[in-house]
Amino acid sequence: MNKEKAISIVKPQLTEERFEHTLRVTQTALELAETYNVNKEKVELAGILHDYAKYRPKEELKRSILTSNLPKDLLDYHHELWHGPAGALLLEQEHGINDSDVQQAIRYHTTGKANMSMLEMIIFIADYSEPGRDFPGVQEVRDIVHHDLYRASWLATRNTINFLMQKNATIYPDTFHAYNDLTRQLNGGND
Ligand code: DGI
Ligand code: FE
Ligand code: FE
Repeated sequence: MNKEKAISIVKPQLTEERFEHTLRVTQTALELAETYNVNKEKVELAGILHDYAKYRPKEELKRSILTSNLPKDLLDYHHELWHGPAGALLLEQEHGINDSDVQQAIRYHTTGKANMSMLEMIIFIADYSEPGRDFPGVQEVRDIVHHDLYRASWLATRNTINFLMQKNATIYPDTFHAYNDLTRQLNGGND
């Protein structure tokens, strides 16, 4: 699917503000794809489509999780975590997007996971660090992301976990799996 078609699919699903975020994520991700030599068509498609289901009613997201083979424990966690996994599924059902690399990048864009592919990591970190974001620590991530994608992703997972813990929020296991995996990779395999 080309860029124009992907944009025409996602635009009606989003607010103007979220659409602008989507374009910044895509641009940020494409710059990383250039640096790290990752397939630009896939990066572009995943960037454009990553928040496809962001504004679907909670009940609809819940239904797609219940009627698919997505993990049911998602429903025990904050509904913000549902739009990635459900979005990947809905994009296949509604628009035939069946590239599994693109699907996975969309599915895990909020939490990350252990053993992320380069494509998954690029979408994850582009969503976190696009120029419209204002999280504490985000500038440090931007400063290193073109030199050290693993450390940038590790910082993002660490900052998100710290943020969620300060709010006394529950944290989905994949968020910890991403953090643990990146910590090990940075430590050369030690705990
Ligand atoms: O959809 P976006 O707003 O562009 O960004 P996103 O998909 O990364 O969603 C961000 C929200 O998800 C943000 O409020 C932090 C939250 N989040 C990420 N991991 C977890 C989480 N929230 C909970 N409760 N648990 C998590 O593990
Ligand atoms: Fe999102
Ligand atoms: Fe996003």
